[in-house]
Amino acid sequence: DDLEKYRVVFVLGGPGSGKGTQCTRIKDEFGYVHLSAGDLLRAEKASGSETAELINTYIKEGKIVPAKITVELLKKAMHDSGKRKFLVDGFPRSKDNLDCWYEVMGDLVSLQMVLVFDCPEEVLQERLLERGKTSGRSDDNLESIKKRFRTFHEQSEPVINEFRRMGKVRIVDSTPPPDVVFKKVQRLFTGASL
Ligand code: UP5
Ligand code: MG
Repeated sequence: DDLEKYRVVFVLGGPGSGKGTQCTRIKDEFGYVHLSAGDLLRAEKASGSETAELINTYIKEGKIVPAKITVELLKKAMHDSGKRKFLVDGFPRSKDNLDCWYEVMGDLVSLQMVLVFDCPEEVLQERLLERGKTSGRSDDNLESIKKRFRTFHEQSEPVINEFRRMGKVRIVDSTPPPDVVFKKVQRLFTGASL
């Protein structure tokens, strides 16, 4: 029965496209739990667990951490929350991520929609370099940013295209200021019986 399943919205888009910014707002207004796969990986790295060093290397290189690690972190966070409605931010970002997700979570989840933020790369680069002055993120430097863009094009865009074929994708232009972007996002969540 769909009502007992976890209800999930995947939130995707290039590095710096505003996934985190918008998810914070969606969460506050629509009662979702916000799970950023990147944040979960960074927390795992900080915990010094046995996968910490590996995660560290992948993130700095803009590469996608082996799917099993990310899916297990997401599954645990969903379970521990005790809630049912989730924004899964920044995942799945490869075909392999998606396969692993279906394998582990397939029967437990009902996918509501895939929200995709679209923004030109020059704008993204500008935002990330600006954020890099204070973020402390090991991947907010020009070299890592370029690698993140490449990974996005090569591995993440094909997944978005697959969701598009399934009719799940809603694209929002995230070039305008956050308030303007959120107005469009609100419309997708209001009345969409999510
Ligand atoms: N900003 C946001 N919206 C704006 C707007 N409308 N106008 C102007 N400025 C705006 O925003 C980025 C910056 O832009 C901020 O300074 C913000 O104020 C400003 P943010 O909301 O943080 O964008 P977001 O899309 O969340 O950017 P983020 O850098 O988090 O995206 P990434 O996808 O690159 O990072 P993530 O944390 O998801 O992943 C990092 C790495 O972890 C990956 O590269 C990968 O190595 C690894 N990873 C995996 O391996 N597997 C996963 O499943 C997930 C991550
Ligand atoms: Mg983010």
